[in-house]
Amino acid sequence: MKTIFSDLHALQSVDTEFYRGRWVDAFEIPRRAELVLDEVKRANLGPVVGPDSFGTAPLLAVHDAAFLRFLETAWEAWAAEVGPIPAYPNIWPPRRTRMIPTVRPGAELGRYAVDMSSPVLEGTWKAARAAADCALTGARLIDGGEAAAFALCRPPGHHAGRDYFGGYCFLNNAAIAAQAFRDGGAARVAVLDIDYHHGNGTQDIFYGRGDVLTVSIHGDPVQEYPYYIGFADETGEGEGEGFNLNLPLPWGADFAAWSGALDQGIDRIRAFAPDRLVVSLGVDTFEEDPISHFRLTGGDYPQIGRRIAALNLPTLFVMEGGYAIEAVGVNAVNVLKGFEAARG
Ligand code: SP5
Ligand code: ZN
Repeated sequence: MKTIFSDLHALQSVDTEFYRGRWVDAFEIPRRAELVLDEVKRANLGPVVGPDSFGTAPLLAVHDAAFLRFLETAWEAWAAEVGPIPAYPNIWPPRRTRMIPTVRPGAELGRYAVDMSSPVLEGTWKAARAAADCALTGARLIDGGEAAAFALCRPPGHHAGRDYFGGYCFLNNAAIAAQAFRDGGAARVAVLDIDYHHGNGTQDIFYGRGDVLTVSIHGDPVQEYPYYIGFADETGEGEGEGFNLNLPLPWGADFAAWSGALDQGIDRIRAFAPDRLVVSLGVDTFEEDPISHFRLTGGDYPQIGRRIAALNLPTLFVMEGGYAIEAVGVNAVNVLKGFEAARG
């Protein structure tokens, strides 16, 4: 399968992130994507191509217009007033405010940021847009007849919602691709999120819709980021009722437990009978991941790919998390190789 990759990802780069009152070494670093790309090449997965440019229309189909305008202009406003340093919020809206837009840089950031994991930098908008373009290019390849594609997106996307960013994510690459499939004529699209963390942004974006099924297997939000969302009783609302499936698992879950959840997710997707599948591919489920608490081993990843292949759907893989730097490339590419081996 083809891999879609842009060097512009490297514009999103920080050395430290704020965690429990301290600045710690950043986990979501450019080297992650470079190592995945190296492994794609080493394993001969297929050609690596750059993204096409899609402009803002497909972003607007998923994200709020004011939020996009904010992401595009936040650095300029911040740097002019504060200086050329990473832009972090210093106030968040109290509950039940009217959310009147403010142009004061620190305040505006708090309007749109849900955490302090990922600051806005000079190149954030370019990097995030390039990642979305990678996902959209993958969707275009599949609409053009390819059986599968790998959008090697960075920054990741599944924590970004219609009008918020966080969890290292700015634009929801998987959701943007899923919506592009819909707009390209697919009647039903499924998103299977196998990142260790709940795909809260993706769930939120499609929560009221029955045309996009969202399934996520993740660390139980009782214990794990994003804490406030991702529980099993969140099943969708209105026309979306029954079209969101959360499969939370406790810290320490091994492949036996995890693959039981995968079976449930795959059964639900099969019953939905979608025209396209988007896989939010995080490999932070790995036992050695430094920020996660599942116990998948390296040998489990090809099997995941084989099981997804059994759905026999045109499939777009979109890179999300995975922070065990030595293993992120091998584990991600092993999912894809398992998928290809099963498809033959
Ligand atoms: C895309 C994705 O995987 N985003 C994950 C966001 C997780 N944010 C919480 C990070 C907490 C870092 N904890 C460091 C603990 C070191 N002992
Ligand atoms: Zn994750």
